[in-house]
Amino acid sequence: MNRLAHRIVTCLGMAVVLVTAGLLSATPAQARDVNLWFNHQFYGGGDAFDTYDYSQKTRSEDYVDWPVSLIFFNNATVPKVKAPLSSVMPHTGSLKYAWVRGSWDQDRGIKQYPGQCEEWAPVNYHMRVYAPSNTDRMYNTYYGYFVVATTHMDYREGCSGQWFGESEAAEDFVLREFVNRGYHYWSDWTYLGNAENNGHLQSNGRASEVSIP
Ligand SMILES: [Ca+2]
Repeated sequence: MNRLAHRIVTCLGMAVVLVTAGLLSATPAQARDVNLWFNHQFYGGGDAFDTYDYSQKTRSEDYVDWPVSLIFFNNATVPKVKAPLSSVMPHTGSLKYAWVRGSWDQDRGIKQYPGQCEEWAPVNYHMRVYAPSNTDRMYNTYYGYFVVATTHMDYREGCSGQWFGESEAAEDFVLREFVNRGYHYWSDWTYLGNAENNGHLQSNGRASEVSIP
């Protein structure tokens, strides 16, 4: 699929998703005030996914962890997305969960540092990549084989004054790493409806896309 065709189908998808996704009313969540969309499905049908990951295997605002902020498509798999960043994000974090193609996947993700109070590196970007574990990829007519990823920053993790958030900055960090390696990309391209603007919880609700050949 060429770049123009991809842009056209993505725009179509933005309209169709209003029909295919279900919007839950935002309740005074335990931890997050989010508009939680279940089961986002791209134009053309195929495999669907929730637009956040969760801290446990429960699809609820109370257990929302981080917004999906990156879509890797074309011929993507979970290992093919992680491999290029193995030198810059060689560490792993805690297990989180995502609802993908009607089942749970789990991932520790990849991050820059162990997160055991590295005072010299307060900013520690972390990405988790999801697809059904039996295939490590999903499929859509226009995207081809795709996986989804959530991003955030672990700030001063393990030290005093730690906090977690800034999904948008983490998305940009990961995107730059792929751009620097020559991958084709579309910044903030796909609307997923998972914007947040609450203290350190920052997302513009638009996922960037990277083509994995
Ligand atoms: Ca974004």
